Amino acid sequence: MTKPQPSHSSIAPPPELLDALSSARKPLIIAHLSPDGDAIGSLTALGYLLYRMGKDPILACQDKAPPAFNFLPFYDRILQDTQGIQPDLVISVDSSDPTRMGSVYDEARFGDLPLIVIDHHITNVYFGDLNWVEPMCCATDEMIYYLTRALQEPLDETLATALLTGIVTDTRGFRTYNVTPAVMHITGELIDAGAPLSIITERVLDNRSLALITLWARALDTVELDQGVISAINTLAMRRDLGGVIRAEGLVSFLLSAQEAKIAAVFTEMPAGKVECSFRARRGYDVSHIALSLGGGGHPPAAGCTVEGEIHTVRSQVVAMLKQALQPES
Ligand SMILES: [Mn+2]
Repeated sequence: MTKPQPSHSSIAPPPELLDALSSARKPLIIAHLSPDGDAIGSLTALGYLLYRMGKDPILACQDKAPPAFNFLPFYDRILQDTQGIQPDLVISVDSSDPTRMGSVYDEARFGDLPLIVIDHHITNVYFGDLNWVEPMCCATDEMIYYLTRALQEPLDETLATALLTGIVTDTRGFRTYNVTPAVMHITGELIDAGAPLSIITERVLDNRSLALITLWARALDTVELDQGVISAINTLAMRRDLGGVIRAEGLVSFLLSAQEAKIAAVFTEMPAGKVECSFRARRGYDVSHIALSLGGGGHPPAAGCTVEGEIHTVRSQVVAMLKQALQPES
């Protein structure tokens, strides 16, 4: 039997955070590079919330938000370049360390401004002046929901849609261990407020280009199972003719669906001798500490890092490390 969970969460932002948001006029909100639905969902939800409160928020993300998210508020206003803007507060959402903010955080210009960190990664390094980190939350958007409540702001369809987008993304459609009764309760409220669950699910989870599926096909040709660790590689050559597709999005979760697999990894060859590593683990296994030891971060069941080296060498070295994580947590 699992421990009973309260149906309502007691999670709330620190009062200093509410004060800082209330007194800001032009907050800069930054989502992490290679943004996913929780990064863009929490960026746009918070941006919209602050706009509705009469602020003049600036939304930024180094990498272009995927067009799948173009139904979210202010999607067209997300900046990839923050030159010339003059915020009075910086808020980082869904980033576990400062490098994830990428080039839109200019230390020279913004370093003297207060930096607020809002994140749910257990590997968060507390890089803000004020850090609100909730590793029990399934998504940063779950935290933005609690923030909305703490500010006594109402939900509306636009806000609810952005909030639910992050929750659906990070739980892969309510399938992860951190989907508590509170998350389901919140989801009901968001649907009540007008968030279209089935449309969001389709946009976020069932929305792949043919080029991406072609990349999956090529990468699947490289699948290997080594004890309980299943892995595949995605090379620069494999995607040369695929019109800008880089990551084999979703492939690592698909690999973990193999009955024989406990841990899955996808290695993506990047320019300049870098390899992006993406890990997933079944319940009872933890890949976050390996990602952290390699300079990355994440959650026990989903984590990643970027390392330098030749892709085949990186694969064999990292798979050896992952095999050591096969000892289940006690
Ligand atoms: Mn997230």
